[in-house]
Amino acid sequence: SNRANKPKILAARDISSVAGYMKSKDCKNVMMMLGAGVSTSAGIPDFRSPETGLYSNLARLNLPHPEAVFEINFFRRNPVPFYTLAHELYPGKFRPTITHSFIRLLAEKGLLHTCFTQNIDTLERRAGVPEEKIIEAHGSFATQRCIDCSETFDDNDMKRHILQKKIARCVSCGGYVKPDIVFFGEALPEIFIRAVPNLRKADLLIVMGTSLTVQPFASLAERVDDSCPRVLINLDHVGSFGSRSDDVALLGKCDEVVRDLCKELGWDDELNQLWDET
Ligand code: CNA
Repeated sequence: SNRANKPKILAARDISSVAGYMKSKDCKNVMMMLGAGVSTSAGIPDFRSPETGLYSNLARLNLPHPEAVFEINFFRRNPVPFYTLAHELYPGKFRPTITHSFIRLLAEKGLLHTCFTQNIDTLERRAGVPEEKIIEAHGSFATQRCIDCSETFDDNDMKRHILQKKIARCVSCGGYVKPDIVFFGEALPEIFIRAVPNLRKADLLIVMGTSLTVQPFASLAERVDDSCPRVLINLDHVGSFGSRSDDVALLGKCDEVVRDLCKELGWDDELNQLWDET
C-alpha cells in the first residue's frame, strides 16, 4: 500500500516530520492551496459539508440545483439567489481564523511563496497575509461589473446594494451587475494563470480545507514536483493524496492541526500573538 512506501524527503509521514522539514534549510518555498474549510470556524459555511454546507441550505432560494447560484445563465434570468448568498458571505462580518494567522506567520518567517485560495471571503488579507502572496483564484468582492456591457460599477454603491439585498444595475445599459467572482464556466483571473508555473519552485505544498472538486484549481496539487512533500489538512481524505511517497494527511479541523503543527515548530506563542492582534 502507499503507507508501505518509505518517504524520500520526510523522516516519516507525520506531523513532527513535517515540522522538522519546515525548519530545515531545504524548505524555502511553501505553497498553499485553500478552500472553504479554512473559514468554517469563522462562521462562514462551506459548500459541501453535509447538513451545514451552503449546498444543503440553498433550498429556500428556489434553485433548480444548488450550483445554479454560481451559473452565469441562471444569474442572467434570476440574480436574487446570488445576491442573497452574497449578503450572507459579504466580507467584513467575519474574523479571520487561527489558520489564517498561521499563513501570515509563514509569510513573516519568509517561508510563504504563494497562497492560492478558492475563497472569496478575503480573510487571508484581513489576517495580514501580504497581498502580493495571495492569489484569489475565484476572484473576490473587491470589484464588479455589468454582465452585459462589462462596465465597472462603484465599490461603495455595490456594497450598499449587497447589504440592502438590492440588485445592482449598470449605469450605462441597465444590465445586472455581478461581483468579479468566478462563476462555473468562466475563465480564471489572469493573475492566477500567471502564478501557476511557480508551483514548480515548491519545496512544500500545504492543502487545507478543500474538497478538491473544483477544476482547474484542484489540479494545482499535481503541479508540484514529484519529489515535493504534500501535506493535506482536512476533515476527510480528498484528491490523490497518498499516491506520492512524501504525501502526508493530517486529518482533523484545520485550526487544531495548525496549533499542533505550530507546537512542533515552537511557534505557538507567535501564532497566538498574531491571532490576538487580528
Ligand atoms: P467545499 O467543497 O465545501 O469543501 C470544503 C472541504 O473542507 C471539505 O472537504 C470539508 O470536509 C473540509 N472542511 C470543512 N470544515 C473544515 C475544518 N474546520 N477543518 C478542516 N477541513 C474542513 O469547498 P471548496 O473550497 O473545496 O470548494 C470550492 C468553492 C467553494 C470555491 O469556488 C469557493 O469560492 C467556494 N466557497 C467559498 C467560501 C468562502 O469564501 N469562505 C465559502 C463557501 C464556498
